[in-house]
Amino acid sequence: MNRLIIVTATAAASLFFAAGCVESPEMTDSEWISQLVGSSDLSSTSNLNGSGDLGEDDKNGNSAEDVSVPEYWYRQLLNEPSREIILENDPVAGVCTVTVIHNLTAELVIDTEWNGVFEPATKAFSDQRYVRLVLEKTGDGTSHGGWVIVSATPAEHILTSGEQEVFISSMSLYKNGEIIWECDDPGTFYRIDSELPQLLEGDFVRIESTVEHLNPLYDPPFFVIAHGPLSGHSRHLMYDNGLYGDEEAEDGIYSYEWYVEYTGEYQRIAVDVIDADTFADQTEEDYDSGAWGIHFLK
Ligand SMILES: [Ca+2]
Ligand SMILES: [Ca+2]
Ligand SMILES: [Ca+2]
Ligand SMILES: [Ca+2]
Repeated sequence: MNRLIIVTATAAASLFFAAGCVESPEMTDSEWISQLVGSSDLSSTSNLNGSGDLGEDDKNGNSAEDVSVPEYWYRQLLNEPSREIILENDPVAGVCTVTVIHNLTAELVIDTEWNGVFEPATKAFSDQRYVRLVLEKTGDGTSHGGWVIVSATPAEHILTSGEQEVFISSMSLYKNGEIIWECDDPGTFYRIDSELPQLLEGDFVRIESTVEHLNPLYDPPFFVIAHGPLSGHSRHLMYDNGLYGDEEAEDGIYSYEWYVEYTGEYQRIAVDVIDADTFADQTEEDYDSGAWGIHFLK
């Protein structure tokens, strides 16, 4: 599925491509669409580079020979060229599907020695963030030439440096025990007005995720991390240990449960998986991670 999206986007790029339009009274539908998409929160980058929990305790109590989370780690964005906005069909029909691609160059700052001293190394990486949107021309709007964004997929991060072996397989959100949003395919479109999750400060929410590792080397084989309006930090480890909101230990469903905070700063909730091989040392150039994020309403 991931590969299919890339191929589709690349093929479409040769047919229609528009970016960075200047407003004028004679803008075409393609230009209006690019302007609307370019200014929308729905196509802005995820905040995976946020630092969040540094030196997070390993609540799984792993023994010394297992991989644990580093003493310090965070990602920082080094370069983000302007996004590519690819129209997948001629907007003359009044409906247009758009792929938005961010090419991100970043580094993982990592200190694997639990000694209270910050002596990190870096692992460089690049990835692409994909989101697809459907727009419709309503005919009654005066802004953006009458175009509105009616649905969106989750955003997916795909590693472009090195081989990606870890993938998110599903993501679900529960509020007060009731499921409010779920996804098992990042190509799924959700209506903006009725199918995106809504999170308000104080809501009691659980995020669940399953992941896949194509070539596990360590125990645990990967770490699953929640990002968004969490408790205290914008980034927390998720667990499959039957504790901290995880309903059943070792059933492959990783969970994080919390009371929503800071919705003013973040309007995207994401899960990402990091290969334990990446966290096992601070010397190898072996960054490996995948992520999904979804915009939420408030
Ligand atoms: Ca250290
Ligand atoms: Ca579980
Ligand atoms: Ca390694
Ligand atoms: Ca790997």
